[in-house]
Amino acid sequence: MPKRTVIILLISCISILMLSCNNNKNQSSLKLWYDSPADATAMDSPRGWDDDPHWLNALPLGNGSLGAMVFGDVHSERIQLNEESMWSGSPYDNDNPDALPAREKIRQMLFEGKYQEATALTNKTQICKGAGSGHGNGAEVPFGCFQTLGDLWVDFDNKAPYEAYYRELDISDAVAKVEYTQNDIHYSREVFISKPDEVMVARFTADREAGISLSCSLSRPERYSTYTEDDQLIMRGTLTDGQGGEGLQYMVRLKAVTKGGTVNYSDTSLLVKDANELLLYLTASTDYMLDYPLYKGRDYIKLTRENLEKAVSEPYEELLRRHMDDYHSYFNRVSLELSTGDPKPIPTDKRLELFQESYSDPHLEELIFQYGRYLLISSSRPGSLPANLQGLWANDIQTPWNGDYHTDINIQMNYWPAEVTNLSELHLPYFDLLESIQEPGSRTANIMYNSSGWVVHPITNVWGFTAPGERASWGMHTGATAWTCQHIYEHYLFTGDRQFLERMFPVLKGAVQFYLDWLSEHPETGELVSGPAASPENSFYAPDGTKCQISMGPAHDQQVIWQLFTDFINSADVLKLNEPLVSAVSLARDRLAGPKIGSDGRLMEWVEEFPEAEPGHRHMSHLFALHPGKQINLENTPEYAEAAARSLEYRIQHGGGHTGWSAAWLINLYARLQNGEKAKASLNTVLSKSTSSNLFGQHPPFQIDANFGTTAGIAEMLLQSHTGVIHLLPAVPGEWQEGKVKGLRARGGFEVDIQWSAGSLSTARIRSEKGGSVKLQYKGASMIVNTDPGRTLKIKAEDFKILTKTPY
Ligand code: FUC
Repeated sequence: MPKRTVIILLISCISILMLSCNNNKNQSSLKLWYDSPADATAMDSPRGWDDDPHWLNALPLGNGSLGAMVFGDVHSERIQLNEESMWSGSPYDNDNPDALPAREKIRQMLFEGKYQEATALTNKTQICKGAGSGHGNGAEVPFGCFQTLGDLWVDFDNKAPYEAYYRELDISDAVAKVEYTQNDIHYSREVFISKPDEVMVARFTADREAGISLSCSLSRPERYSTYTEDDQLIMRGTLTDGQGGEGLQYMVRLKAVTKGGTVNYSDTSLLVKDANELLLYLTASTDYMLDYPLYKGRDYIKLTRENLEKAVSEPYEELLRRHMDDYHSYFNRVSLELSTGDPKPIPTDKRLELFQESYSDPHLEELIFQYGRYLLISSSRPGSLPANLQGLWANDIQTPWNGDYHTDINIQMNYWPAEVTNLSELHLPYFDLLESIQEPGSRTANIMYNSSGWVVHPITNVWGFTAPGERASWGMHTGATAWTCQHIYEHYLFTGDRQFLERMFPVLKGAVQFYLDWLSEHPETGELVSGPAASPENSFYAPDGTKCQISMGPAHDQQVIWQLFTDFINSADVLKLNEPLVSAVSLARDRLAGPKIGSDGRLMEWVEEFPEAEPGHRHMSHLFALHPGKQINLENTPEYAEAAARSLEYRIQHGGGHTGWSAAWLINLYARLQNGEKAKASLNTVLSKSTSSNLFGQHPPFQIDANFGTTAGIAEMLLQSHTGVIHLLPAVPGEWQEGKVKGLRARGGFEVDIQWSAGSLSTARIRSEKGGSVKLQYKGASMIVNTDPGRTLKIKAEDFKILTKTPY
C-alpha cells in the first residue's frame, strides 16, 4: 500500500474514533461530511479568477433563486450568499454591421484555401461590436457579470477552543448542519433554503440555557450599505450597468428571533445576548425580470418584506417540513446503489484523497451522481433563471467567465442530467432563456447576417447578448443556435408534452430559417456547408503552416445543423403541421456535407485533414454526433462510431479530458460507445483530478458543468434510449458487480428500475406513462414488449434468452 494511503487511512481511523459520538450521522452515501470547518476568516480576493480554497470547502444550499455557501466556522460563521439575478451590466447593442459586407469575401478565400487571410478577416469583421464579454472579465462593461450577493457573518462571543466538531450537507434533505462542543456546551446549527417559502433559515441551539450570544452583520465587497428597519437588518445596493450608470438594485433582509435572551439591532449589526435558541431568517431579491427589452421591474422591496414576514409567522418545524416535502418531491424520484453495505465512516475530503490512490469507492460514485441531482434541484427551478457556469454559487465580483451561459457545451451539459435522472421540470428555465433570446437573436441575425430567424453564438447572458464573441477563434461558433435547440425535441421525447413542443416550435423554426439562409454550396462538391465558422474552440495548421481557426463546413456545425433539421422535421410531424418549410429542410438536410473519416481512421474535425494545433484539445466538438447528438451510433452507423472512438483515443493520448467538463463529456461519449471500462476511467479522472473537497467540479476554476455532466454520464452507463430502443446496462464496468437503480427516465415516457448482480442483469421494471410497444435491449439481445399506460412491466434476465440476436 502506498505510504500516502497509509497516512490517510491512519488519519481517517483517528477521525472515526473522535467522531464515535457522531457515527450514526455519516452512515449514508447521501452526505458530504467533514471533521473541520471551512476557514471562514480567510477571505479571497474579490476580483481574482483563482478560486478561494476555503470557499471550496464550504457547502452549497439553494432553492433555484437564493443560494448560500455554509462554512461552518465555530468562532465566526460565514454564510456566503447568492441571488440568481445579481448581474451587473445592462442591455446593449453588440451587433456588428461590418460583418455582412465581408462575409462573401471570407467564404471565397476559404474555398480557395486561403485560411490565414480568411481567419484574419474573420477576426476583424465577424466579431461583436463593443467590449463583448470583456474577455470573460465583464463586470464593468455592459455584458456584466454574475456576482456574489455578499456575506452573512455570525460572530460568536465564545472564542474558547472546541472539540467533537462535525459538519455535513445531507443531500437527501438539503439541510446543512454543524455540531461541536465548547466549554462543555453542545452547540448545533441547521441551515436550509426553502423554495415554498423563499427564505433561508438558520437555527442555532445550545444545550445550556442562555448559551447563545453573538452578533450578525451583512457585507459585500462593494456597492452596499446596511441599516435597520422594523427589527430587520437590511443590506441594499445598486450594481453598475457597465455604461457608467446604475444597473440592477438588490436587497437582503435579515431577522433574528430567539427563545430567551435579547436581540438588539443597529445599522451595522444585530446583537443576540443569552438566548436559548436563535432563528435567523434571510430573504433577498433584485429588480430583475427576464423580459426583453427592459429586464427590470420586479418589486424586490415588497417581495423580500412579504417573504420574510410570512416565514417569521410560521413555526420552524413547519418551514422545515414544507422545505423537505418540496425537495423530496424531486430528489426521491431516483435512487442508486453501486455496492451493498454502508460507506466507511471517512470524511468526504479524505475519501476523495483515498479515491485518488484506489480509483475505487462505489459509495463516492453514488454520492457524486446524486450530488449532481442535488445541485440541479438547488440551482434551477421552474420560473428561475437557468443554472449558470457556477450554477448559483459565486463568491466574487468578477466571477470566472462572468458566470454566464456558454452555449458551446457548458449550459447544454448543465441540463444533460435533467431528463434521464427524472428532473424534467427543472429543465424549463433553459427553455425560458432560449425564448428570451429570440428577439435579440433575430436582431443579430438581421444586422450581422441579413438573415431571417434568430442566432446566438458561444455566449449569452441575462441581457440578451447574442452577437459573436470578441475573438473569432472562439466567438464564431455558428453552431450554437442549433446545439441549444437540441434540448427542445429531447424534452418532448422524454415527456411527450405536445403543448411544450407547440410552444417551442417557433424557436426551432427560427433556428431552421437562419441556417437555410446561412448554408452555402461548396463549389466543388455541391454540398451545403456552414461557414465561416470555428470548431469550438480548436485551432488547426493550414497547409501554409499557419495556425488558423476558421474554415467552411467544420464537422461540428454540420452535425448540429443535421440534428436541428431532423428534430424540426420530426416536430412538424408530431404536431401534424402542414409546415411548408419541411420539404425545403428535408432537401437541405440531404445536401449537408456529412461526417468524414480521415486516412488515419479518425472522424475528421474539418473538411481537410488539418493537423490540430492542440491534439488533446478539451473540446470534442466534432464528436457531437455521437453524444449528445444522434447522427452517429453503434447501431446504425458502426463505421462512424468506430472513427469517433479513434478520435476519442487520439484526444486522450494527447492529454484530452484535462478539464472537469471535458472529462465528464468523456464518460458520456464512452457510455455511448458501450465501453463501460473507459467510461469508468473517465469518471475516475473527474473524481481524482477535477473535484474539490466540497465535490464541486473543477475546470479549474470551479465550473458546475462537470458535476452535471458526471451525473448524466453515470446515468448513460446504466440506461440509454437514444435510438427508439431502451438499452439496459449498456456500459457497466466490471467493478460495479452489484447494483440497483430506480426511477431513471427513458424516451417515450418510461420510468425504469434496474437491478443487477455478479455483473449481469437480474430484473428490470418498466413503468409506462403512455403505453405502446417498445424494444428493450440487453447486451447483444433485444425484444419487443407491449406496455399499458400506468402499468409496470417486470422483466427478468431470462426473458432475453428467447430473443433474436441483434445484428451488431
Ligand atoms: C468554454 C470552454 C472553456 C470554459 C468556458 C467557460 O469556452 O472552452 O474551457 O469552460 O467555456
